[in-house]
Amino acid sequence: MIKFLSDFLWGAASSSYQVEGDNDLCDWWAWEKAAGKEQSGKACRHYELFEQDFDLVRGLGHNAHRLSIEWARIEPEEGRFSDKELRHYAAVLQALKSRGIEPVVTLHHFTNPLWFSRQGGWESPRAVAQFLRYCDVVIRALAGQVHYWITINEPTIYFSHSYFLGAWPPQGRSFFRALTVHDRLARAHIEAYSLIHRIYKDSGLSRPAVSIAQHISAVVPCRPDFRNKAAARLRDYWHNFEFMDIIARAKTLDFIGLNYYSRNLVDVSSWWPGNLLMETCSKGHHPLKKNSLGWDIYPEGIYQVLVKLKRYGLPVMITENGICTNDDSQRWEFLSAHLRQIGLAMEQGITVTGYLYWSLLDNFEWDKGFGPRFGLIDVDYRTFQRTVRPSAVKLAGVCKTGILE
Ligand code: IFM
Repeated sequence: MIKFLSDFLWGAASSSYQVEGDNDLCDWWAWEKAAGKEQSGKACRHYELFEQDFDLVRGLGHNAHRLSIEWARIEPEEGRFSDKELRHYAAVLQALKSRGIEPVVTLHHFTNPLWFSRQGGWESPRAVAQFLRYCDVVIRALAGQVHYWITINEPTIYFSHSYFLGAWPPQGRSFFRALTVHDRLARAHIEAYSLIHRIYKDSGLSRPAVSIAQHISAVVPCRPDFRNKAAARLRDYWHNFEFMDIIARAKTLDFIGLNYYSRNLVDVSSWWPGNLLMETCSKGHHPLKKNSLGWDIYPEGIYQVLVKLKRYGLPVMITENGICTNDDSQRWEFLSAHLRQIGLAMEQGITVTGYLYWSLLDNFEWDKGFGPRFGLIDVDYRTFQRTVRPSAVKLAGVCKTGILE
């Protein structure tokens, strides 16, 4: 049996673009069409249905919820800020608070306003200042309702997918472009951190807690030979900890937001840097069950990552952990196995303050479209009807009692 502390934050995470619908002023919206991808369209219509969704959240015993603010809604044209949309997000936060649910608010979750990307996006020398101007408006408007801020979601995934691997808009395939964006995102976080703290201090509000949500995989050598072990160390550093180290050195983390999903099984056939950084075992060694996108299910990895995060000496919030599957019993297996590993880490003295499952609703999984089903709640994309899954009910039992049998 595992007993979680009574002030543990229990909930689910989401992002605006993936659930709200009609985010037609974003770079992703234009790209889906231009690249012939499945379109996000109405998504889950959460923009209109948030009250109803939060009733479900409360019913499931959650006391926290992670959401993101859509920059393109707040600043539809450069320098023009929408009071209507600021009021919308204030109402969303109020809807959470009135149900006793603590918001965890992300300022940037992969999408950008179209005007921003047309000016060069994160490659533009003006990007950081433009992001900070948006943050300034949002923080001043919402500070009174928010304690936990996530400045940037998964910066490493964002710059690698969008500027190096060519998978996401603007489909860059250049190490140097990715490096520029990496630097801009690090600077954006560092400056946003100071800005948030300054605004809270000047407004006489109690100190907020600010972090990023960092995607960290368990990196495991397939064979214990020198090259695989060296590649695993290199990869663990570049994919997982390098960005964290920069912002931790700048003392701009109040806690660590951890997004954990899977294992990276390292098997490298040459010393070429591309292989060292990306090649994984293709021979089916050490097989594990997989989610519907083919990612290995590796619960012990969350324990391994939490142990590594000890070096920062900061509390950790699990800001994402989840599975896409069409078999809901697999979701509960996944959830309970990961919670057990988190319990084990807590027994070793690692402070974990909360667990936010990805995701509350089935939603738009970026370039993979609506196929992958991550939700605690099933969404019928034709009628927008929500159905709470059995795994969500089981998790609710843990949220309400703090006990995992
Ligand atoms: O859906 C994404 C989310 O936007 C960021 N973290 C990983 C999730 C699953 O791929």
